[in-house]
Amino acid sequence: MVISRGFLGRRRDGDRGGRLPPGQYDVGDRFPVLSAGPTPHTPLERWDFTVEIGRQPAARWSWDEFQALPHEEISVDIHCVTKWSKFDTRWSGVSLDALIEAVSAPMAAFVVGFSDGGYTTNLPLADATGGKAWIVDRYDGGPLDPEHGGPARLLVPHLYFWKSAKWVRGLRLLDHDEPGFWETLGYHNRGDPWLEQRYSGD
Ligand SMILES: Nc1nc2c(c(=O)[nH]1)N[C@H]1C(S)=C(S)[C@@H](COP(=O)(O)O)O[C@H]1N2
Ligand SMILES: [Mo]
Repeated sequence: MVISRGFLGRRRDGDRGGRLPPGQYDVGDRFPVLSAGPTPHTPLERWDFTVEIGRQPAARWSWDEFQALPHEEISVDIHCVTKWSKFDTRWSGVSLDALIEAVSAPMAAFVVGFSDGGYTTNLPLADATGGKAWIVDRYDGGPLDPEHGGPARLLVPHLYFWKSAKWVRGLRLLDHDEPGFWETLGYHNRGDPWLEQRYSGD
């Protein structure tokens, strides 16, 4: 029996037409939970979202005010540095473009997302804006599960999923880069899954 390489290549359709970055596998319907600490449970009446310039609060939304902001539906593949990927995840949230436009910060070149529990992650402004990042408060048609970052999390699907900070409470706009939680523990500063930027030095 002759099996052509092309046939095997297609059968091995794990990469779903080129959607699986190098070294990743498809988890299918599973949605793993990866948390470096306990799940915080901030009541919605005490939840707020702040955009800071440096460390100065410049804009703030209560939960109800945040709900009233224009939301976008997002359907994207996500890629964790521990090598699982999940295709076609569906979210709803507010773009970082809209949140950052609410303040005037011409000096801003970097963004840090900060969360309940102390987690942080850093992004160049170019990775945070241009329709590439959102604060999402809904997943698959329902409220975001606390284990997956509810009430709200950052979603930056074009970078490894550690950049998608769960339980996010705000964005800090900076004129300089400030590596976050995993970025100071040896993970790559940017984390592009297509370039396999897993660890610092990759
Ligand atoms: N606040 C916070 N956000 C976090 C994490 C965390 O430990 N704390 N883990 C990150 C990592 S490494 C991944 S892969 C994803 C996991 O999200 P999930 O648990 O919804 O799959 O969240 C990211 N955001
Ligand atoms: Mo991760």
